[in-house]
Amino acid sequence: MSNTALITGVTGQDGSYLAEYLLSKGYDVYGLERWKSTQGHRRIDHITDLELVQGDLADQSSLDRVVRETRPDEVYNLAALSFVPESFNQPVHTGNITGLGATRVLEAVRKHQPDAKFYQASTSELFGNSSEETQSIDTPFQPRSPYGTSKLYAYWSTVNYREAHDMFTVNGVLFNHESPRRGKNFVTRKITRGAAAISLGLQDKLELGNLDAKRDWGHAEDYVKAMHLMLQQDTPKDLVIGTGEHHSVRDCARIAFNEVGLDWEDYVEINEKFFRPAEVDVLKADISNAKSELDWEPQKTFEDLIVEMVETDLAELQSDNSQAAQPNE
Ligand code: GDR
Repeated sequence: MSNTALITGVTGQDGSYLAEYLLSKGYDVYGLERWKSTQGHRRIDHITDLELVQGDLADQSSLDRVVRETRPDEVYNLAALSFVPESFNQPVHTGNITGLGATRVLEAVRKHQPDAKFYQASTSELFGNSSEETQSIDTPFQPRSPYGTSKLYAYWSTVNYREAHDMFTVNGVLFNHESPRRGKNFVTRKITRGAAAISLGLQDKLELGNLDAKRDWGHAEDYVKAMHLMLQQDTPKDLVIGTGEHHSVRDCARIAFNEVGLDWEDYVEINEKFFRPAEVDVLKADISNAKSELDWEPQKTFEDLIVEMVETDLAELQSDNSQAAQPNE
Protein backbone atom coordinates (compact mmCIF):
# COMPACT_ATOMS: atom_id res chain seq x y z
CA MET A 1 0.00 0.00 0.00
CA SER A 2 1.40 3.40 -0.87
CA ASN A 3 2.06 6.11 1.67
CA THR A 4 -0.05 9.24 1.75
CA ALA A 5 1.35 12.71 2.34
CA LEU A 6 -0.39 16.00 2.99
CA ILE A 7 1.52 19.18 2.15
CA THR A 8 0.37 22.60 3.28
CA GLY A 9 1.80 25.45 1.19
CA VAL A 10 1.91 23.20 -1.86
CA THR A 11 1.73 26.09 -4.32
CA GLY A 12 5.04 27.50 -3.03
CA GLN A 13 8.58 26.74 -4.12
CA ASP A 14 9.23 23.98 -1.57
CA GLY A 15 5.73 22.52 -1.78
CA SER A 16 6.02 22.04 -5.53
CA TYR A 17 9.42 20.32 -5.33
CA LEU A 18 8.33 18.18 -2.39
CA ALA A 19 5.15 17.10 -4.19
CA GLU A 20 7.17 16.04 -7.23
CA TYR A 21 9.69 14.21 -5.07
CA LEU A 22 7.08 12.28 -3.04
CA LEU A 23 5.11 11.36 -6.18
CA SER A 24 8.35 10.02 -7.70
CA LYS A 25 8.63 7.79 -4.62
CA GLY A 26 5.14 6.39 -5.13
CA TYR A 27 3.28 8.46 -2.52
CA ASP A 28 -0.29 9.62 -2.89
CA VAL A 29 0.09 13.36 -2.40
CA TYR A 30 -2.55 15.84 -1.27
CA GLY A 31 -1.75 19.53 -1.38
CA LEU A 32 -3.64 22.00 0.79
CA GLU A 33 -4.50 25.24 -0.92
CA ARG A 34 -6.40 28.28 0.23
CA TRP A 35 -9.48 29.28 -1.67
CA LYS A 36 -8.75 32.29 -3.86
CA SER A 37 -10.82 33.86 -6.59
CA THR A 38 -7.85 33.48 -8.92
CA GLN A 39 -5.56 30.55 -8.25
CA GLY A 40 -1.77 30.78 -8.32
CA HIS A 41 -0.90 27.40 -9.77
CA ARG A 42 2.07 28.20 -11.98
CA ARG A 43 4.50 26.06 -9.97
CA ILE A 44 2.25 22.99 -9.78
CA ASP A 45 0.23 23.02 -13.02
CA HIS A 46 2.53 20.39 -14.53
CA ILE A 47 2.20 17.96 -11.57
CA THR A 48 -0.77 16.00 -12.82
CA ASP A 49 -0.98 13.39 -10.02
CA LEU A 50 -1.17 15.93 -7.21
CA GLU A 51 -4.60 16.16 -5.56
CA LEU A 52 -5.53 19.61 -4.32
CA VAL A 53 -7.70 19.97 -1.24
CA GLN A 54 -9.16 23.24 0.04
CA GLY A 55 -8.36 24.52 3.49
CA ASP A 56 -6.92 27.46 5.37
CA LEU A 57 -4.39 27.66 8.19
CA ALA A 58 -6.64 30.28 9.79
CA ASP A 59 -9.56 27.84 9.97
CA GLN A 60 -9.36 24.87 12.36
CA SER A 61 -12.47 23.14 11.01
CA SER A 62 -11.08 23.04 7.47
CA LEU A 63 -7.83 21.48 8.71
CA ASP A 64 -9.73 18.93 10.79
CA ARG A 65 -11.78 17.95 7.75
CA VAL A 66 -8.78 17.67 5.44
CA VAL A 67 -6.79 15.50 7.86
CA ARG A 68 -9.86 13.32 8.54
CA GLU A 69 -10.58 12.85 4.86
CA THR A 70 -7.05 12.37 3.51
CA ARG A 71 -5.71 10.20 6.38
CA PRO A 72 -2.06 11.12 5.76
CA ASP A 73 0.92 9.10 6.99
CA GLU A 74 3.10 12.20 6.71
CA VAL A 75 2.15 15.86 7.07
CA TYR A 76 4.48 18.62 5.89
CA ASN A 77 3.53 22.06 7.19
CA LEU A 78 5.17 24.40 4.68
CA ALA A 79 2.45 27.06 4.59
CA ALA A 80 3.42 30.46 5.99
CA LEU A 81 3.66 34.14 5.20
CA SER A 82 7.26 33.67 4.22
CA PHE A 83 8.47 37.10 3.06
CA VAL A 84 10.28 38.56 6.08
CA PRO A 85 9.93 42.32 5.29
CA GLU A 86 6.17 42.00 4.76
CA SER A 87 5.84 40.46 8.23
CA PHE A 88 6.69 43.89 9.71
CA ASN A 89 3.63 45.29 7.89
CA GLN A 90 1.34 42.39 8.88
CA PRO A 91 2.62 41.20 12.26
CA VAL A 92 -0.72 39.94 13.58
CA HIS A 93 -1.70 38.10 10.40
CA THR A 94 1.81 36.60 10.30
CA GLY A 95 1.39 35.40 13.88
CA ASN A 96 -1.98 33.89 13.06
CA ILE A 97 -0.86 31.94 9.98
CA THR A 98 2.84 31.30 10.48
CA GLY A 99 2.64 30.74 14.24
CA LEU A 100 -0.85 29.63 15.30
CA GLY A 101 -1.42 27.99 11.91
CA ALA A 102 1.19 25.36 12.76
CA THR A 103 -0.58 24.62 16.04
CA ARG A 104 -3.88 24.26 14.20
CA VAL A 105 -2.35 21.67 11.86
CA LEU A 106 -0.81 19.88 14.85
CA GLU A 107 -4.20 19.86 16.59
CA ALA A 108 -5.90 18.42 13.51
CA VAL A 109 -3.26 15.66 13.38
CA ARG A 110 -3.50 14.98 17.13
CA LYS A 111 -7.29 14.65 16.97
CA HIS A 112 -7.74 12.75 13.71
CA GLN A 113 -4.47 11.04 12.71
CA PRO A 114 -2.18 10.96 15.76
CA ASP A 115 0.18 8.37 14.29
CA ALA A 116 1.02 10.56 11.29
CA LYS A 117 4.53 11.99 11.20
CA PHE A 118 4.63 15.78 11.17
CA TYR A 119 7.28 18.05 9.63
CA GLN A 120 7.40 21.74 10.54
CA ALA A 121 9.19 24.18 8.21
CA SER A 122 11.37 25.95 10.75
CA THR A 123 13.92 28.53 9.74
CA SER A 124 17.37 29.99 10.28
CA GLU A 125 15.55 33.29 10.97
CA LEU A 126 15.11 31.88 14.50
CA PHE A 127 18.79 32.57 15.16
CA GLY A 128 18.66 36.32 14.47
CA ASN A 129 22.01 38.03 14.96
CA SER A 130 23.71 35.10 16.61
CA SER A 131 27.06 35.57 18.31
CA GLU A 132 28.02 32.07 17.16
CA GLU A 133 29.91 31.78 13.90
CA THR A 134 27.87 28.77 12.75
CA GLN A 135 24.40 27.94 14.00
CA SER A 136 23.37 24.47 15.17
CA ILE A 137 20.22 23.23 16.86
CA ASP A 138 21.82 24.19 20.20
CA THR A 139 22.38 27.84 19.22
CA PRO A 140 20.08 30.17 21.21
CA PHE A 141 17.11 31.57 19.29
CA GLN A 142 16.74 35.36 19.11
CA PRO A 143 14.47 36.16 16.14
CA ARG A 144 14.37 39.71 14.76
CA SER A 145 11.10 39.94 12.83
CA PRO A 146 7.41 39.10 13.30
CA TYR A 147 8.10 36.26 10.86
CA GLY A 148 10.88 34.97 13.11
CA THR A 149 8.88 35.31 16.33
CA SER A 150 5.93 33.49 14.74
CA LYS A 151 8.21 30.68 13.57
CA LEU A 152 9.63 30.51 17.10
CA TYR A 153 6.14 29.81 18.45
CA ALA A 154 5.58 27.15 15.77
CA TYR A 155 8.96 25.58 16.58
CA TRP A 156 8.10 25.12 20.25
CA SER A 157 4.55 23.94 19.47
CA THR A 158 6.10 21.21 17.36
CA VAL A 159 8.43 20.22 20.21
CA ASN A 160 5.55 20.37 22.67
CA TYR A 161 3.29 18.02 20.68
CA ARG A 162 6.18 15.55 20.62
CA GLU A 163 6.74 15.78 24.37
CA ALA A 164 3.16 16.15 25.59
CA HIS A 165 1.33 13.87 23.15
CA ASP A 166 4.07 11.48 22.18
CA MET A 167 3.66 12.33 18.48
CA PHE A 168 6.36 12.02 15.80
CA THR A 169 6.92 15.71 15.11
CA VAL A 170 10.13 17.36 13.86
CA ASN A 171 11.45 20.80 13.03
CA GLY A 172 13.62 21.15 9.94
CA VAL A 173 15.53 24.36 10.65
CA LEU A 174 16.26 25.24 7.05
CA PHE A 175 18.62 27.99 6.02
CA ASN A 176 17.78 29.97 2.87
CA HIS A 177 17.02 27.78 -0.13
CA GLU A 178 16.41 29.01 -3.61
CA SER A 179 15.67 27.77 -7.15
CA PRO A 180 14.22 29.00 -10.43
CA ARG A 181 10.83 28.69 -8.68
CA ARG A 182 11.77 31.18 -5.95
CA GLY A 183 9.34 34.10 -5.51
CA LYS A 184 10.52 37.19 -7.36
CA ASN A 185 10.77 39.40 -4.24
CA PHE A 186 13.38 37.27 -2.49
CA VAL A 187 16.84 38.65 -3.02
CA THR A 188 18.44 35.88 -5.12
CA ARG A 189 15.58 35.74 -7.61
CA LYS A 190 15.27 39.52 -7.68
CA ILE A 191 18.95 39.66 -8.64
CA THR A 192 18.92 36.82 -11.21
CA ARG A 193 15.75 38.17 -12.81
CA GLY A 194 17.14 41.71 -12.74
CA ALA A 195 20.45 40.68 -14.34
CA ALA A 196 18.62 38.72 -17.04
CA ALA A 197 16.18 41.57 -17.74
CA ILE A 198 18.96 44.17 -17.90
CA SER A 199 21.01 42.04 -20.29
CA LEU A 200 17.97 41.77 -22.59
CA GLY A 201 17.39 45.52 -22.49
CA LEU A 202 14.11 45.13 -20.57
CA GLN A 203 15.25 46.95 -17.41
CA ASP A 204 17.82 49.74 -16.73
CA LYS A 205 18.91 49.15 -13.16
CA LEU A 206 18.37 46.99 -10.11
CA GLU A 207 17.56 48.48 -6.71
CA LEU A 208 18.61 46.52 -3.64
CA GLY A 209 18.97 47.04 0.12
CA ASN A 210 21.72 45.68 2.34
CA LEU A 211 24.47 44.25 0.12
CA ASP A 212 26.51 43.15 3.14
CA ALA A 213 23.96 40.65 4.45
CA LYS A 214 25.34 37.12 4.31
CA ARG A 215 23.24 34.00 3.96
CA ASP A 216 23.81 30.26 3.71
CA TRP A 217 22.01 29.68 0.41
CA GLY A 218 21.25 26.16 -0.86
CA HIS A 219 19.07 24.61 -3.56
CA ALA A 220 15.42 23.91 -2.64
CA GLU A 221 15.48 20.64 -4.59
CA ASP A 222 18.23 19.31 -2.32
CA TYR A 223 16.39 20.48 0.79
CA VAL A 224 13.05 18.76 0.16
CA LYS A 225 14.94 15.45 0.23
CA ALA A 226 16.17 16.31 3.73
CA MET A 227 12.56 17.06 4.80
CA HIS A 228 11.48 13.62 3.64
CA LEU A 229 14.48 11.90 5.25
CA MET A 230 13.70 13.53 8.59
CA LEU A 231 10.36 11.71 8.65
CA GLN A 232 11.95 8.34 7.79
CA GLN A 233 14.07 8.21 10.98
CA ASP A 234 13.31 5.89 13.90
CA THR A 235 13.09 8.73 16.39
CA PRO A 236 11.96 12.31 15.79
CA LYS A 237 14.78 14.83 15.95
CA ASP A 238 15.02 18.53 15.10
CA LEU A 239 17.83 19.25 12.64
CA VAL A 240 19.55 22.18 10.96
CA ILE A 241 19.73 21.98 7.15
CA GLY A 242 22.05 24.22 5.13
CA THR A 243 25.28 24.09 3.14
CA GLY A 244 27.81 25.21 5.77
CA GLU A 245 28.95 28.07 3.51
CA HIS A 246 27.75 31.61 3.24
CA HIS A 247 27.92 34.43 0.71
CA SER A 248 26.94 38.08 0.67
CA VAL A 249 24.18 39.68 -1.38
CA ARG A 250 27.02 41.44 -3.22
CA ASP A 251 28.57 38.03 -4.17
CA CYS A 252 25.21 36.95 -5.50
CA ALA A 253 24.97 40.08 -7.69
CA ARG A 254 28.53 39.59 -8.94
CA ILE A 255 27.89 35.98 -10.04
CA ALA A 256 24.51 36.75 -11.64
CA PHE A 257 25.69 39.75 -13.67
CA ASN A 258 28.88 37.94 -14.63
CA GLU A 259 26.74 35.17 -16.12
CA VAL A 260 25.19 37.68 -18.56
CA GLY A 261 28.54 39.37 -19.27
CA LEU A 262 27.88 42.55 -17.26
CA ASP A 263 29.53 44.27 -14.28
CA TRP A 264 27.02 44.40 -11.41
CA GLU A 265 28.44 47.69 -10.13
CA ASP A 266 27.22 49.47 -13.29
CA TYR A 267 23.59 48.50 -12.63
CA VAL A 268 22.93 47.96 -8.92
CA GLU A 269 21.69 50.93 -6.88
CA ILE A 270 20.94 51.08 -3.19
CA ASN A 271 17.43 52.04 -2.15
CA GLU A 272 16.76 52.59 1.57
CA LYS A 273 13.28 51.15 1.23
CA PHE A 274 14.74 47.65 0.92
CA PHE A 275 16.45 47.85 4.32
CA ARG A 276 14.57 46.15 7.17
CA PRO A 277 13.57 47.69 10.52
CA ALA A 278 15.71 44.98 12.15
CA GLU A 279 18.12 42.99 9.99
CA VAL A 280 19.68 39.56 10.37
CA ASP A 281 23.24 40.23 9.24
CA VAL A 282 25.04 36.91 8.92
CA LEU A 283 23.91 33.27 8.98
CA LYS A 284 25.86 30.07 8.40
CA ALA A 285 24.70 26.53 9.18
CA ASP A 286 26.48 23.85 11.14
CA ILE A 287 25.20 20.78 9.29
CA SER A 288 27.23 18.13 11.07
CA ASN A 289 24.10 16.60 12.64
CA ALA A 290 22.22 16.46 9.34
CA LYS A 291 25.18 14.70 7.75
CA SER A 292 25.54 12.11 10.49
CA GLU A 293 21.84 11.52 11.26
CA LEU A 294 20.44 11.62 7.73
CA ASP A 295 23.47 10.84 5.61
CA TRP A 296 22.42 13.93 3.66
CA GLU A 297 24.56 16.55 1.97
CA PRO A 298 23.67 19.34 -0.43
CA GLN A 299 24.58 18.53 -4.03
CA LYS A 300 24.55 21.93 -5.73
CA THR A 301 27.00 24.78 -5.12
CA PHE A 302 25.97 28.40 -4.67
CA GLU A 303 27.46 29.35 -8.02
CA ASP A 304 25.61 26.49 -9.81
CA LEU A 305 22.39 27.64 -8.17
CA ILE A 306 22.71 31.30 -9.23
CA VAL A 307 23.78 30.37 -12.76
CA GLU A 308 20.79 28.00 -13.10
CA MET A 309 18.46 30.76 -11.90
CA VAL A 310 19.91 33.35 -14.32
CA GLU A 311 19.66 30.93 -17.26
CA THR A 312 16.03 30.08 -16.41
CA ASP A 313 15.16 33.77 -16.06
CA LEU A 314 16.78 34.55 -19.40
CA ALA A 315 14.81 31.78 -21.11
CA GLU A 316 11.53 32.83 -19.43
CA LEU A 317 11.94 36.50 -20.28
CA GLN A 318 12.90 35.72 -23.88
CA SER A 319 9.85 33.52 -24.27
CA ASP A 320 7.53 36.15 -22.63
CA ASN A 321 9.01 38.73 -24.97
CA SER A 322 8.57 36.70 -28.11
CA GLN A 323 4.97 35.89 -27.12
CA ALA A 324 4.29 39.59 -26.50
CA ALA A 325 5.75 40.35 -29.93
CA GLN A 326 3.32 37.94 -31.68
CA PRO A 327 0.64 39.87 -33.59
CA ASN A 328 -2.92 39.18 -32.35
CA GLU A 329 -4.77 36.83 -34.65
P1 GDR B 1 15.40 36.06 4.09
O1 GDR B 1 15.40 36.11 2.48
O2 GDR B 1 14.80 37.27 4.69
O3 GDR B 1 16.78 35.66 4.53
O4 GDR B 1 14.39 34.86 4.40
P2 GDR B 1 15.51 37.34 1.46
O5 GDR B 1 15.95 36.74 0.17
O6 GDR B 1 14.26 38.16 1.43
O7 GDR B 1 16.67 38.28 2.09
C1 GDR B 1 18.00 37.83 2.24
C2 GDR B 1 18.90 39.01 2.63
O8 GDR B 1 19.05 39.89 1.52
C3 GDR B 1 18.96 41.24 1.97
N1 GDR B 1 18.54 42.12 0.85
C4 GDR B 1 17.37 42.06 0.23
N2 GDR B 1 16.30 41.23 0.39
C5 GDR B 1 15.23 41.39 -0.43
N3 GDR B 1 14.20 40.55 -0.31
N4 GDR B 1 15.19 42.39 -1.38
C6 GDR B 1 16.23 43.27 -1.57
O9 GDR B 1 16.18 44.15 -2.42
C7 GDR B 1 17.37 43.09 -0.73
N5 GDR B 1 18.57 43.72 -0.64
C8 GDR B 1 19.26 43.12 0.32
C9 GDR B 1 17.94 41.17 3.09
O10 GDR B 1 18.02 42.34 3.91
C10 GDR B 1 18.37 39.88 3.78
O11 GDR B 1 19.39 40.13 4.70
C11 GDR B 1 14.23 33.73 3.55
C12 GDR B 1 12.74 33.41 3.47
O12 GDR B 1 12.54 32.40 2.52
C13 GDR B 1 12.20 32.95 4.81
O13 GDR B 1 10.83 32.56 4.66
C14 GDR B 1 13.04 31.75 5.26
O14 GDR B 1 12.59 31.30 6.51
C15 GDR B 1 14.51 32.15 5.34
O15 GDR B 1 14.94 32.62 4.07
C16 GDR B 1 15.39 30.96 5.73
